[in-house]
Parts: sequence; C-alpha cells; structure tokens
Amino acid sequence: MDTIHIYGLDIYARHGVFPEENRLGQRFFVNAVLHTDMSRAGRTDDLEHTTNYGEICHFITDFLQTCTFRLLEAAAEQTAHDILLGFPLIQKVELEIQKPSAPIGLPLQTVSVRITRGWKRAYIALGSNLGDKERFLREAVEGLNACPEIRVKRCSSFLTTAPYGGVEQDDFLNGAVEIETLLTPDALLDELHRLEQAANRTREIHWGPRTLDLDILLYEDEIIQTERLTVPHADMTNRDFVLVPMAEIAPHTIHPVCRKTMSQLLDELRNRSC
Ligand code: A4P
Ligand code: MG
Repeated sequence: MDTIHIYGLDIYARHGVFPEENRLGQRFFVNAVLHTDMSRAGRTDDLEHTTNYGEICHFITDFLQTCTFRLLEAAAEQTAHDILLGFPLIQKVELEIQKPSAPIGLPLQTVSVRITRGWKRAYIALGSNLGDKERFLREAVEGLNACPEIRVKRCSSFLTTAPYGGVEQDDFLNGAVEIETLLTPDALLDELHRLEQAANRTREIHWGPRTLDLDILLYEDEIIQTERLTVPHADMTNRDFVLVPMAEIAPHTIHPVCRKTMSQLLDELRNRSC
C-alpha cells in the first residue's frame, strides 16, 4: 500500500511519569507513516481523495498537547487510535514518539516508542431462531456498524437453514458479514456479547434456541486458541449455514488452518454430504 511519511514533527507537550514533566513540559518529536491508497488522488489530482498531511500534523499536535499521558506507550496508542478513527482513508499507521530530553540522569540522544496499528479484517457469523429473526439480524448488522471501532464492509444474504447439532428447535436465519475493526479479537468478542445481550439473548441450552448468535469466524489470518476464543471458528468448515454466506461475500478468502478458500470448503462440504 502507498504511504505518506511525516518526519520530526516538533511538539511541546507534558507527557511523563514525573510531576515536573507534567508541569513544565518538554519537546517531543513524532514520525508517522500513514498507509493509504493514493491511486485515485494520483489520477485526479484532487485533495478530496487523499488525506491532507497538514491536517494530520495539526491533529497529532493538538492531540498530544491537549492530553497528558504518563507513558509514551499510552500517548502513541491513543494517538494512533484517534488518527485511524478520524481519517477514514488511512488503513494503517506506524507511529514513533521520541523524547530526547527524557529525565533519566544520563546523557542520551533520544528515546522513543514505535507502534503499528491498523484496521483488521474479520468475518462474523450471524444466526437467529427465535422471534423476529430477520429484525434481530438486521439490528445486529446496524449495531456492529454503530460501534466506532467497527466498519461493516459487506453483508451476505440471509438464508433459512435447518437446525444443526441435534437440538430439536425452529429453523435458523443465518448470514455473515465482513468487517474492518480496530478491536482486538478479545474486545471484538466482548462487543458481540454486548449486542447479543441487547437482543435479549439468554444462554440456556448449548446449541439451543437463541434470538441472536454472533461468532467470530476469521480475524485476519490469525490462529487463536485461548480459553475464551477459538479462531478460525472451530466448526465452520462443517457448517453450510456458515460457508454459503462466506462463499457469497468472501469466496477467495483463505482459511488459515486448512489453507483453502471459502468456495473450496463449501464445495468439499457439499461433496461430503452427497
Ligand atoms: N467462543 C470460542 N470461540 C468463539 C468464536 N470464534 N466466536 C466462546 C464466538 N465465541 C467463541 O458461545 C460460547 C462461548 O464460545 C463464548 O462465550 C465464547 O467465549 P455462546 O454463543 O455463548 O454459546 P453457544 O452459541 O450455545 O455455543 P456456540 O459454540 O457458540 O454454538 P454455535 O457454534 O454458535 O452453534 N444451526 C443452524 N442451522 N444455524 C445456526 O446458526 N447455531 C448453533 C449454535 C447450533 N445450530 C445451528 C446454529
Ligand atoms: Mg455463539
């Protein structure tokens, strides 16, 4: 991806763990690399289609002068987060904050922290088999999009599916969405649980009826195995109600464990069940 580079933005601010640093302030220098697609701006010569680096410099300066952080880590994290939220064309930011006058009692040229943050692509499965199923799915998509740290990019058609998993219950309405998010997988799961609760979801029977079920199918090409989270979703390759909507919105996306595309996985599942 194309990049805009900012070097040595000179900012007088008050970050540090010592009270004198917060009172007196000192100089900080910021370097930033902004990842953004510049081809449209390149073709049209129109500032509308790119991110104005002057605005970004003012934004970083205002932000670091308005807030006071103890740690450079926090200053960098919050600045990167707010750049990504405030400038929608920027997909990824590399940010370095240098503190050349850090009071460590020794001469040093500079000390700095450098972080890389960006929008991550993830896929969420949607399911409902209680009440007004379509409304629950629609509101879930709207609820995801209403979270500032989530952007819904694509939504599959909703399909009616027979219950899977041996519990006798009503048919499901299923779908899948592609999102971009600034949330970590863990924080994304919290957000999905919040939306499930907003739909009055109760957890009574495992695999039983529910107003809304939101599962993380994929998060970039990460493989995650913790107590709370298995990604890719452990059973997705056996479920046509997952693979059909995934093959619709992301046919070429590769499952990071099987190394096969969603279309291939759906074909294989269909051949298995013949
Ligand atoms: N968890 C682990 N990995 C994940 C992940 N990738 N995404 C943990 C979301 N959650 C994940 O889930 C239990 C716990 O799984 C979570 O607290 C989380 O820490 P839950 O939603 O509370 O319980 P559940 O939904 O009863 O269990 P589970 O395993 O999520 O069930 P599934 O797999 O969602 O299956 N038939 C059809 N046709 N359509 C359906 O949508 N859904 C189910 C439920 C059964 N049959 C179905 C359908
Ligand atoms: Mg679930």
